[in-house]
Amino acid sequence: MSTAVSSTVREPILDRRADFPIFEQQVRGKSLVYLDNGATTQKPQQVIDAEAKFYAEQNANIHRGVHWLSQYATDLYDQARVTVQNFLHAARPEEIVFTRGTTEGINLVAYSWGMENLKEGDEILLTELEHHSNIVPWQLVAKRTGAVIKVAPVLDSGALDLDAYYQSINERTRFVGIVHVSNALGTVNPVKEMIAAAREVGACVLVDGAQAVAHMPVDVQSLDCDFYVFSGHKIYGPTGIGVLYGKYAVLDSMVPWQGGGDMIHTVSFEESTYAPVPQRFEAGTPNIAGVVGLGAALEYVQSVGLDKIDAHEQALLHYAEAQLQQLPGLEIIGQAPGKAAVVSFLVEDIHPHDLGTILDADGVAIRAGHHCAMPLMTRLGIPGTARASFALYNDFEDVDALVASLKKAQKLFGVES
Ligand code: 7TS
Repeated sequence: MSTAVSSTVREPILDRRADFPIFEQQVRGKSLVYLDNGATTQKPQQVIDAEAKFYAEQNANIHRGVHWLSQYATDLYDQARVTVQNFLHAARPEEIVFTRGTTEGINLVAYSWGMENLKEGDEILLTELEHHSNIVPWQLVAKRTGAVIKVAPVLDSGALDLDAYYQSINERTRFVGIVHVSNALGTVNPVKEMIAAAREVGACVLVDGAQAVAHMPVDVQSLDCDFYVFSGHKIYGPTGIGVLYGKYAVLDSMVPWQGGGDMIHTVSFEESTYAPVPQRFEAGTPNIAGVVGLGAALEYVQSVGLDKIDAHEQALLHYAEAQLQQLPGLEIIGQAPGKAAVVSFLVEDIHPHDLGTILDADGVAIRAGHHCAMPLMTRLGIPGTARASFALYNDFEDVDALVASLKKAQKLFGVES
């Protein structure tokens, strides 16, 4: 990610908090300090307005009606697809499939691509950094197809053991699933090089971009992955909407995974033929308002600028880590070079869940637990961590509030700082 920033500098690069109405309210009588952005981000007024406007003025079902409003809603839906295409720098809009989120995107690939293309003895290569949503679908596919799962390990720093990753790739490797940015530790994987290595043996590659797209520019053509998935709600967009990018030729070779309206060409009781991509994978009435809201979110992020967002979050990360390291008994888990703005930590003698509860009393929202990365926690020999994850609206006062609240927790537990 971006260049190192001095940990004592308190120069905010962005000042966009006022765009987010949720910060107008107090939580437990205190200003909301929201540091659970890895779980979901707050929404700017622009996104809220886009969804409200859709329901107030533009609502109709898409691709079906001959009437004006349906055409209008269809146009908005199609425009948002082009917004996503440009955001990911995909070659064509048909490469963008709307899903419910990252989880559904991975399941779509597992069921449609995996069930058809994997067979006994084939290898699925994952990493120890994966979120459960890029593990469990592949276990289900492995059980049904006889493929086997191989796992590239992490180093103690939280960085992926790249030598082991490269050594794990062989002519039996048919599918590689890699997280772009680890939600639990913030590790940023060098996905471009990792994809190139998988390509050499002809393996299909999916990148889980759930924690990446809100923090760094992504260019799927330059990455040369087959699939890239993300969730709208982690990039200031609505919940219940996400994106599966797939290379056109790969998507076009795939069978539907859900049947219903809008995904067919013809239907008879004997046989049905299917619509071209992406409609083939968008059965039923989709989350139209969510798609419109996602388009607004991506436009918002682009208007703020991903470079500025990255620099701002990195400044907060460095400031936070410098402050946290001064607390006695606090250990930062995951120190991979160039990591994203996520700090996972443990405080001696205080369970992460207790920390989360004590911080909540001060209006400080963090996440505590295994972060849906149980294999990673097992590898690190810990049950879980406390995690602060940053977004574009966080500021240095948020970090100060986190540190002050942690000191309070330590005092409560008899640890003096
Ligand atoms: N992949 C990664 C890397 C994630 O961080 C998450 C959610 C998902 C997949 C699943 O996304 P969904 O939108 O389909 O649920 N991660 C987290 C988290 O870190 N805390 O809560 C959810």
